[in-house]
Amino acid sequence: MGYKVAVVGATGNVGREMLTTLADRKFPADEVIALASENSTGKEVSYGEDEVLKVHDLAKFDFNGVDIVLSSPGAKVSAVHSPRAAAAGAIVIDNTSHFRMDPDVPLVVPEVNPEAMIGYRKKGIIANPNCSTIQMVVALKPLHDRFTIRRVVVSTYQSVSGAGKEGMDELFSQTRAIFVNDPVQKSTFTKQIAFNVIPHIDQFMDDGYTKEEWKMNVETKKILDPRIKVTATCVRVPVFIGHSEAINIECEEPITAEEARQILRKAPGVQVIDQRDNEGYITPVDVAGDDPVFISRIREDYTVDNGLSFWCVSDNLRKGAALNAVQIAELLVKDYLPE
Ligand code: 11C
Repeated sequence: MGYKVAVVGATGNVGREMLTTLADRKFPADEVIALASENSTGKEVSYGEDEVLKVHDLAKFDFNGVDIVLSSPGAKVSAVHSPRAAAAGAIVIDNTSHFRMDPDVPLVVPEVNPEAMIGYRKKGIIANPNCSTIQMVVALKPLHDRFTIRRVVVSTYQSVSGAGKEGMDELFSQTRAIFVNDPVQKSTFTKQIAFNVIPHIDQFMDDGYTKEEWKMNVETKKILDPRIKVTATCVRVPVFIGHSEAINIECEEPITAEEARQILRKAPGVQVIDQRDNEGYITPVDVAGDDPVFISRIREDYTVDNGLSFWCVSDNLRKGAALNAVQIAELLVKDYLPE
């Protein structure tokens, strides 16, 4: 027997990637339903190589009989429709920021805290973390288990696809405008993104951090360990797909680059590419469409006790969003849902 699965936000960057990932990984679905806002009703989206799904209106859709919902519209839309789907009996895997810090909603990265899944029984919702948090905690988990991380300093280099298709279109059109000497138009980003970097993702908070930086802090604590201190600087860069992160950790136990490399090589979801050589490291262009979290440039930090620095890159639409959500659905099916 297969499951009835709905994908909410099916026309967006992440929704499309969810459909691709479900098909690629042969998720046991009898039926897949694509849902989006009224404006997208009737549009078509691909499901796997051969199937095309018609998009239905989310607002009018009755979730009765749906087993699993993968939801990636805006946070405000999720706030209304994810509880509605859960009330109808579906289990919702929600990719927005809306439910992540709710104590009655588990925030799950399957390689890191699969045991938290059980918490879905309270509200019928499981939250998928922010993309920049997911790739970082996949890398931190095996190091934390061995060396006990106390503090993380992370600077991100986040691709424009994190801001949706509009963000990708803006990078493309600004780049073109600069080449043909047209005026540069801004709408999604606060400053020109083509040939620039912007230290501002999501809104500013009262303490001067941005909400993206705050998410990396509080989500890491919820997923991995509330005792870990995290300070983040999140930066948008003119890259289409793939978030990169320069991560520095301070641990309780002495750590060497070689032992960290050996541990990371065996860690689930991680691929180490670390040669001290031209091209012996990963860049975002190399990983678009790939599943792992890639780690390069592993080296000891001599300026603090038990410190290590490394470079971490992953496809933000796959492991950072759609793949993580589908892995949660796979775990649900394997451990929690009756056949
Ligand atoms: C970005 N990380 O790159 C964001 C996108 O909380 O789910 C995902 C925002 C979120 O802009």
